[in-house]
Amino acid sequence: MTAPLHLHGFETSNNMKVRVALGYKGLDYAWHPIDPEQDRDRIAEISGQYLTPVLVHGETVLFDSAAILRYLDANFRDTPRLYGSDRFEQWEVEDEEFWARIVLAGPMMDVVHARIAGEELAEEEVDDATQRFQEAVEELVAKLDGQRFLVGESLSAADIHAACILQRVRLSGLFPLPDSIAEIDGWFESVIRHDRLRQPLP
Ligand SMILES: N[C@@H](CCC(=O)N[C@@H](CS)C(=O)NCC(=O)O)C(=O)O
Repeated sequence: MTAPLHLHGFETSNNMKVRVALGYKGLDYAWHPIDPEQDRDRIAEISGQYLTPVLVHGETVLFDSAAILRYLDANFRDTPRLYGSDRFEQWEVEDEEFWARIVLAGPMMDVVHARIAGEELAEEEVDDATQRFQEAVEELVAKLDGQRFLVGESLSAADIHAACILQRVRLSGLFPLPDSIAEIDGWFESVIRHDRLRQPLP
């Protein structure tokens, strides 16, 4: 596994997830920023589809953040695990990962996808997305109550998914965060610090 790792993407939660995973595993990589408006054809040429992140490792090309995290765990065995220490933990990590992708990220995806499609959302739709996001954050705070990580005793893919979604919302200012977010600041930092390209909050 000596081929260099190349990551193509831009500043979104799915790209941050892969950068955090690579940083946590101590794997070096070259970051190739793309312009989301101009470089779609290049992404399609490299990977056969249009979304980022895309990881290139020698002859192997992968897309989808969760697929890439699984590839890293399967192929860089002497690095810290992202999917638990046994199958029971793995099931838990996968449940939390799905929760983060659907429940926590859902309101953000609704708004972002509508904007990209040029659709104007009604005020009630934005209010509804904001409320669903805030409720999801409250649920995350409750999940982390008294725990250092979402599953088990070490950082996992579950933490990476959730923290990167929060970071994206923070950077974009898309939704206001509830005050209870302060309770999980320590957890958030312990995950996001692994992104060596982390952007400062505005
Ligand atoms: N399931 C994919 C989703 C990838 C995705 O939606 N990527 C976004 C950035 S997060 C993208 O490339 N969007 C196209 C655009 O913004 O034009 C993953 O988890 O990586």
